[in-house]
Amino acid sequence: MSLCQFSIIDSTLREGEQFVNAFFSTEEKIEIAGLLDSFGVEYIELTSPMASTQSERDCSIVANLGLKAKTLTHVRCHPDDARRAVATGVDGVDVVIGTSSQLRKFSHGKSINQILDLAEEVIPYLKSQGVEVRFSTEDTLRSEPEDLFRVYELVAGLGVNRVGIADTVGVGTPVQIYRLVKALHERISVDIEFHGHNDSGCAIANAYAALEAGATHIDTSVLGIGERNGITPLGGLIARLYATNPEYVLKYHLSGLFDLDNRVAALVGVDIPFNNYITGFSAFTHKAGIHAKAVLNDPSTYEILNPEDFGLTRYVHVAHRLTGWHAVRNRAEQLGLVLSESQVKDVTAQIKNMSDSRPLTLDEVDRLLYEMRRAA
Ligand code: HCA
Ligand code: CU
Repeated sequence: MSLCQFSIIDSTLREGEQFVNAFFSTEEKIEIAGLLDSFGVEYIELTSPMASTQSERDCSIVANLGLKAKTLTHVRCHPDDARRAVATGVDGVDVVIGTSSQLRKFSHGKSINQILDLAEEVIPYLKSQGVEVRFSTEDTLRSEPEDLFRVYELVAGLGVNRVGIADTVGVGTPVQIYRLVKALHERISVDIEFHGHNDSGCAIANAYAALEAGATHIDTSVLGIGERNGITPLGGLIARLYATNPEYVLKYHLSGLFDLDNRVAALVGVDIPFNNYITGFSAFTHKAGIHAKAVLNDPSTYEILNPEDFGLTRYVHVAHRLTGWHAVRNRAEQLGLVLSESQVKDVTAQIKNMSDSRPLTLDEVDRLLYEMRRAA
């Protein structure tokens, strides 16, 4: 059951570096790796040493930090890349090659037979070096199933630790991913990794479907940063799994998400989206009076995620015309004001009245409550 036993491969320092705004200095990479390690992701994937001289140095530096997380780097299926990857000292090498007709024609220009030949050269070498080996087919979703299975069966026979399914263009749906992982799971007995882009908004659902079908490893990045609009966000995957069963994610230091999201957002010059999973500013804010009343009685009425488990707090928004007297009473209590039910209802009516024509601030609500207390 992979939902109970899965690993996160966080690729903020590889896929995330492919986000348009991303530039991480060596110190920043070390800082991000440290935050990810404290959070408890099992793997950290790093940019290929072939990308640039500094990328190669940084890969070695992060690989040699002595983190709990295993380090990986990500290379094309080529002997030179494989040698440089091993030399960095990473624990594992993620090998990738495009198998769709689009990529075979317009990217590397190789046939499936040539891909198989390369795999037969690269994989035994990597295995001989004692590193973990993953082999992934880029653009899996637009590749021919027969081609995929030929490649996966060959690499499984060569002894890879994992095979990877990559929804490179974010075209897959949860049902498609589920079926593909299931079919693969039935054919080969090696671990299965899923890497999904979010172009059509399915990256979290697809990752979850992959796990349901037997995948063992999921690629994420902090805030989902990556090429175009990115991949499965770490926080979003955590939220999805927690919503099914909090025990699935108790192995992670959940309150580390806030710092991770905030730090990476600052480093790449973006705000955390208001509707972000867990760390978006309104993720635990309740507004309508009916919701507020129920949440104040028992938060599980309108919350599947308990903010306290993430080191965060819920907020009940009071200063608006949808408010209710239970929420207003709760605000009075927070201010240490003892008011009767009819006084609270009176203030509630005033709030509704005032906020019918313009937005109110919490300060104004507080003033009304203090005035009511004084008048009493
Ligand atoms: C890339 C492509 C990749 C690889 C994924 C993988 C993708 O940018 O190199 O190695 O599984 O989305 O296909 O990120
Ligand atoms: Cu990708």
